[in-house]
Amino acid sequence: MLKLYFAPRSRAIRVAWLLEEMQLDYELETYALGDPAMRSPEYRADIHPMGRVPVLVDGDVQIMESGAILEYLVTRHGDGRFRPAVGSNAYPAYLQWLHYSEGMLMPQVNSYMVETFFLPPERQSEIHAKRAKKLLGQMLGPIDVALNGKDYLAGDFSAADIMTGSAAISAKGIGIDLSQMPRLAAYVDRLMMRPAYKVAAAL
Ligand SMILES: N[C@@H](CCC(=O)N[C@@H](CS)C(=O)NCC(=O)O)C(=O)O
Repeated sequence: MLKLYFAPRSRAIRVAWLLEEMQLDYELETYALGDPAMRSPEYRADIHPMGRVPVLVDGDVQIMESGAILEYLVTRHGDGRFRPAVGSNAYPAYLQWLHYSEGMLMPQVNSYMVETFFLPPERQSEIHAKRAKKLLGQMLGPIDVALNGKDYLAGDFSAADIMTGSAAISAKGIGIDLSQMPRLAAYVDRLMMRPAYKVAAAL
């Protein structure tokens, strides 16, 4: 049975979302974000060296990094679903959007969260928070453009939609105005309507 180290309101939702889409059986070990147990020497030694989630265990395999876990799952358990064929035109777009999430969007989400929530108020910087939010808004623009005439970023719904889509959902959650990006706004709504997303987001 697959095991997912999970925390609500974290990137671990991406993995649970894909597992639900794939209808695979899995068990959760759930932590709260900030739980000291995730910072313990045992957790760092055995589960994640930085004390984070998600981590997936599949028999002898243990793997961290949400994007890598999604790619692992679709490649090893996907039976050709949730990832375009390697020789197809959609494949490069799939890789691009699979990585755009952690590469471009999440650093801004992280900075914004650090400057508005994680740091004690006296160390927070309004300037840094505003810059992160502005950059994040700009970095969402290419997704709106890519969605012209499409429901999903790389052919059928894929793991790339979970990665970049979940970052866009987070961006909406922190108050980015999507009204000037109507295709992205509709995409976010479309993703949030998926039954598998609803299950994962409520875990
Ligand atoms: N790039 C990593 C990021 C992992 C990460 O930073 N996870 C956060 C939650 S989204 C975490 O576990 N934080 C633990 C904590 O702050 O207590 C991934 O995509 O999996």
